[in-house]
Amino acid sequence: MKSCARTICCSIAMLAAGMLFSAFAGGPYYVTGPGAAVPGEAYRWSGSLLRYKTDLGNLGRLTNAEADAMVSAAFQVWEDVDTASIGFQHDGKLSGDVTADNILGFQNALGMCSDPSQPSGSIVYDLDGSIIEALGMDKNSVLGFTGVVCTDDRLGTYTRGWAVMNGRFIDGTPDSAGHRSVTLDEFHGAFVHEFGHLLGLGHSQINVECATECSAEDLSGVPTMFPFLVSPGQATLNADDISMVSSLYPEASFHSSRGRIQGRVVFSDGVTPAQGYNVIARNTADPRVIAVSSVSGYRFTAGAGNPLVPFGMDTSFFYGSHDQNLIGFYDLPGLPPGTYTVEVEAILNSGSVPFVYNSGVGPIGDYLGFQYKMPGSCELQYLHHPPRSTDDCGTRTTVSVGAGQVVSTGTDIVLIGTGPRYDAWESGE
Ligand SMILES: [Ca+2]
Ligand SMILES: [Ca+2]
Ligand SMILES: [Zn+2]
Repeated sequence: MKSCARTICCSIAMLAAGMLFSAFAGGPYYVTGPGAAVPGEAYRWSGSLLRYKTDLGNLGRLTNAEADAMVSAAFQVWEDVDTASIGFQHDGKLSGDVTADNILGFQNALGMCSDPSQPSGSIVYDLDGSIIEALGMDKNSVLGFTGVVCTDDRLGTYTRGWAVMNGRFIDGTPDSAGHRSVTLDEFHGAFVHEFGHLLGLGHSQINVECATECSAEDLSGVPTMFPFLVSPGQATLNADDISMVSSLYPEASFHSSRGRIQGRVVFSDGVTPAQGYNVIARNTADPRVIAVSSVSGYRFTAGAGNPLVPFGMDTSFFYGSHDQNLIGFYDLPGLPPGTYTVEVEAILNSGSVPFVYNSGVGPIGDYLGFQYKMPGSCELQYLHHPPRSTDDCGTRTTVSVGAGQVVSTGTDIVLIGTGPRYDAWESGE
């Protein structure tokens, strides 16, 4: 991010499966690099109040006042999380109506991070998609985007950000291939998702089957920060969203009222850490809905300093710790007290829209544009402690966590069938 504009294009394309949100990350949106005071920490806003200004002009068929009300309702969804301490303050209007004619000047002004007259948060209303188009994006598939503009990279804090919402999707035109439209409820859900990114949340993979087709129960367990909009239920937060926002902005009650499971994903030798796999804790009383996820190695870099990335992909990235103890590390905070299974799976890397780049989950997909396949004999397997040679993909341990309890021993997930010491990325070894 350095100090000037780095815009994350959040496109929403209409798919057979639903709409695609697009952003960057998994777990947190960004984690700090090696130059930070604490490397590998999630970026967040400092303090517990985010002040923002909203644009003038209409948003599709919404009046300006109606657009403001939708913004405020979407922020309220996050503010209502009682284990998080983040609030939002509407500081009035931007100085003029942002349009396609002045968007580049507006963007340049926003990118002057030393100019304190710019608001911390700016919400831009694109009346008819012409702003999106002027920025070089497709107005018929990009519903909006979120960008972090200014940061303090030593402290790992955001100091300025913005979101642009595309009113063309709600201009009243019936939905067709040539003119995509969504309902106002869906548009609200998109705001909630985008504001999740603005707060520092990345994408999450829970009930991944729902990217194509899944049961109604599984659908109700899809989090707001899933890379696709597949359900109107995503306008309300699930355990995973609540865990993530509470971790970034914890209320005093958060860690004392919730449980936490931490461990590593390792290859069959029980030692070699595995980065880039999706770990999900599921409550045994309601496994498809009460679930929290974490990508192994989410705090570790995907670039230079990473001994496991394939040859030729060791680009120097600004983000992520170089502490090799974090390569396989996963962290599942915010668990309602209860009994859980812990499972591991690959992140979606097939179909028309794999979870990479703008729809990425975790550091590998975000930065390298692919996802590792499961390296052993299971597509999905569980934590089983202690692991035995007779374990199959369904063998599992249940872990009980109480309020305020952190379980971090006996929690390494040993991947089954990868060979005694597996190095996936160096052939012939
Ligand atoms: Ca405007
Ligand atoms: Ca929901
Ligand atoms: Zn997104």
